[in-house]
Amino acid sequence: MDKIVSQFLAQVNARNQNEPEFMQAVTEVAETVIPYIVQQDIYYGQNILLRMVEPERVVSFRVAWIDDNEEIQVNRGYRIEMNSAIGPYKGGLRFHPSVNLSVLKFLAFEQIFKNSLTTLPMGGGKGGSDFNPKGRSDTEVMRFCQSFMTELFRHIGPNRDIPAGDIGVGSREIGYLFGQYKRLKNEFTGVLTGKGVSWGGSLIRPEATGYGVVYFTQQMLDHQNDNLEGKKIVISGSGNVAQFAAEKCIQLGGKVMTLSDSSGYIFDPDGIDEEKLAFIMDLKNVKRGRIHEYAEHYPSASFHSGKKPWEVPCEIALPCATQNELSGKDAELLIKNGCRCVGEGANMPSTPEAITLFVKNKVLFAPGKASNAGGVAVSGLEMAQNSLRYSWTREEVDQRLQTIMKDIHQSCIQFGTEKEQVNYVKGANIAGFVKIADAMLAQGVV
Ligand code: NDP
Ligand code: 2IT
Repeated sequence: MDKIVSQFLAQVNARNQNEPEFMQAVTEVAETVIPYIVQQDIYYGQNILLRMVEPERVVSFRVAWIDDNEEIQVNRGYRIEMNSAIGPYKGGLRFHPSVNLSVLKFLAFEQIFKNSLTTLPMGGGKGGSDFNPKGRSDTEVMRFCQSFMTELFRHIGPNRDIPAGDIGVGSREIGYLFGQYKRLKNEFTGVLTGKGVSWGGSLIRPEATGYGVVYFTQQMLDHQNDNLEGKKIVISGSGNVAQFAAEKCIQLGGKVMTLSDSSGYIFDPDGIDEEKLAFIMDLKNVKRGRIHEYAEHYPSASFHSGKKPWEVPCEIALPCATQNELSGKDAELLIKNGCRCVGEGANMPSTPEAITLFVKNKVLFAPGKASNAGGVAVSGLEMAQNSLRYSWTREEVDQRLQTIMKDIHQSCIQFGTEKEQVNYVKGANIAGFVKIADAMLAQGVV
């Protein structure tokens, strides 16, 4: 078995050199899915995984724009259209200086499995740019978004490819992107998700990823006859996902001890309550400030510059910032300090070494493609509402989100149970794979 997996990975690596993040994501899937494929006559010999690692289409383009000093800036834009077997390409846009082909291909690859797990008809895609919105004025961000969309618009559409937000792309950016698309196409369609509620957005979409992570974590705990009540929770990041993960943890009686950004983390031994979280939301979403300002405002809290929150003792850890933010060493420390449950809000935040340690030490570990699927799931619900030209209430969307997260948890149990233990990595990968593989087989060799 190891030989089949390593031969497969060598073949993929030969074609995708210098793409470490993409190979990391493919390796995790190959190690769990290939042993399953070889036992299934319908899949074996069809090279389905080899087809899935090859994007259906990759678009890369120049984004030139003029900054506030009237200097011409040049960035690179991308859209990876990874797989459309079960629906139109769907996935976010990331604006961050670290964006490159490897990062976006790993995200697009993960997205195929995640979208399949949601039970909704969405294929996988991802895009973005190495543009850094940090420190840029609103008008600079608008000019960049307009230039980016002036090329992207010809590749996307409500039945073709539907982008959304990710790191560095929130409601402000989605607004500017949507405005430019509408201007170019002279059409008002649901081509992007994460729109404002008054112009086609869905209630609960901003909350969905963070809430979904906590609903999934709740499911894992419930399966062990446990719950979130009174648990010490460590969260990384302080953006969209982290904020609403924190909000839901607080609502369910958990004690949120930390949040972070790329400069460091804040630790509040009294716990972050709803009022303190409102301060953070205003600081981050309106003032676009830095997390250390929290510690300056609340004397009970401390700021730990250049550090990650994994050194704070906790029972539950929710990494909600970025890929590979939780190393093997961090995992060792978390386990030593009593952490029993990890729910990934970010995409691929735990390194392979960290995952191995979690699984070996029987820590409940939810991979992002299962636990952070709530965001894209509510994007799917936004698409459904756009098609109906109707909108559902908050309660209705939240109820559907909860049902979807419960169903994903059930799929992980169905495909990931081994010796009465649930391996959520294996469960998510196989459950996601099966639906796409069946569709690809039915649609012939394409
Ligand atoms: P935001 O841009 O809103 O927030 C990102 C947060 O992560 C910020 O606090 C940011 O700090 C921090 N961060 C980003 N890059 C780094 C880095 N290289 N090192 C340390 N910290 C970093 O993004 P989201 O909250 O939307 O996304 C967070 C994660 O969740 C990503 O992995 C994303 O792919 C994933 N995700 C997002 C979904 C969504 O619906 N938005 C859905 C599913 C997954 P700073 O401001 O200092 O950069
Ligand atoms: O990683 C993700 O799932 C997202 N950034 C959300 C994608 C979406 O289309 O809502």
